[in-house]
Amino acid sequence: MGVLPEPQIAREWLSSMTLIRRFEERAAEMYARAKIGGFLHLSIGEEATIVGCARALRDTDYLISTYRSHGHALVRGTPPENVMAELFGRVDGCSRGRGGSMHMFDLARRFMGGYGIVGGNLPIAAGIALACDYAGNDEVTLCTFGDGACNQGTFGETLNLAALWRLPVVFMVTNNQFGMGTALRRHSAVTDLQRKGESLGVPGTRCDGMDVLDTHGVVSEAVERVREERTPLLVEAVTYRFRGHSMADPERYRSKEEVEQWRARDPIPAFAELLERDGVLDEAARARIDDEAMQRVDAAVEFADASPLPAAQSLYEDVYVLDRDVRGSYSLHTRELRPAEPDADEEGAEAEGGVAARAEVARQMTDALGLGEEAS
Ligand SMILES: Cc1ncc(C[n+]2csc(CCOP(=O)(O)OP(=O)(O)O)c2C)c(N)n1
Ligand SMILES: [Mg+2]
Repeated sequence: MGVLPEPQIAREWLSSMTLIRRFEERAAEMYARAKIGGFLHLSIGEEATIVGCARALRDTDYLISTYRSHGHALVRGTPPENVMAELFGRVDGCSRGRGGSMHMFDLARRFMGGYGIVGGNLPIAAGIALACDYAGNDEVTLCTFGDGACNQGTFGETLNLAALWRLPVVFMVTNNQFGMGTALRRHSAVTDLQRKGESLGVPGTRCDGMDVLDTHGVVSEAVERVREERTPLLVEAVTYRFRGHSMADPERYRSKEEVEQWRARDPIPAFAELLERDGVLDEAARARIDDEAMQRVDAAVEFADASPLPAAQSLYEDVYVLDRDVRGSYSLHTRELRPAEPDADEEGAEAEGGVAARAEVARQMTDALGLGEEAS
């Protein structure tokens, strides 16, 4: 159990957790009303893990997360308006409407995303830490990922390298008991996840991810040790997501009773009640925190709704490969574009076929978007 901070700080933690909860509840509503497209992964139930770990960081430290990252952006200080606009795919989104739910990003606040590839953020975290090492500063990178991600090759590869090169990363596995619909004991041979880095040279520890104080206490200790000793650590936060994996999850893999048991440990009322018992908060102040969160979410929706969609032409901005070099897209008739089977000996013919196919892809894309000459 961590130590209760100054009243003002404790209230801020409660406000942040409440904002994340209210924001995501509204996001679910907006998804149902088709204001949000693509995927939407909510972290309702995991707010103590998010706030507890983020508040263990300095503003100059880096946080990198997964596709379940609305809360991470919010806790880092990205305005709810820009997070909601991102969900709506609008120009004022924190990734300019390009990323959507899974790709939140805010460089100014050192929130480094937002990644759809399970385990894809671990090597990036190592890269950020390596850059800090080169720069000779004492910044720490906190990399959060799911229990499912521990089974990815990137987990072993990154932890090994981070230990070998003494990179200042705190790896934090958010153990919410499931990788999509697969329970921890069915997807991981080792279920004591804090131990999963041991053989790779990364010692681990565990916190109660339903308790913001404990999470903050354990992660703060890890962050400061990493800052001092310049060698990585692993923290396992034990938590639970109250909602499905994404909005399209019939939840047949767990019982209602199990969800109810975890809901009884809801981290937000648990912390609010602790603060009330400690005299840090009274009922009226608690209600005010909730009202404020609701108002901020209302304003975020209004802002996102008023923000324009990106112009079709802007599709060609910020991409590395343009026009004739475009190699293909899911939405095009790629089967028709495949060049005739090249003769294995005729490299020239193969190259020619490839160029023609790519040019055709570019032509189809410009046609489909009605961009005409502009983009060709
Ligand atoms: C490399 C890769 N493989 C598979 C998927 C499909 N997928 C999306 S989420 C997910 C489960 C990940 O579970 P976990 O790491 O525990 O994160 P959680 O969703 O619980 O936050 C999988 C397998 C993916 N996105 N990337
Ligand atoms: Mg999980």
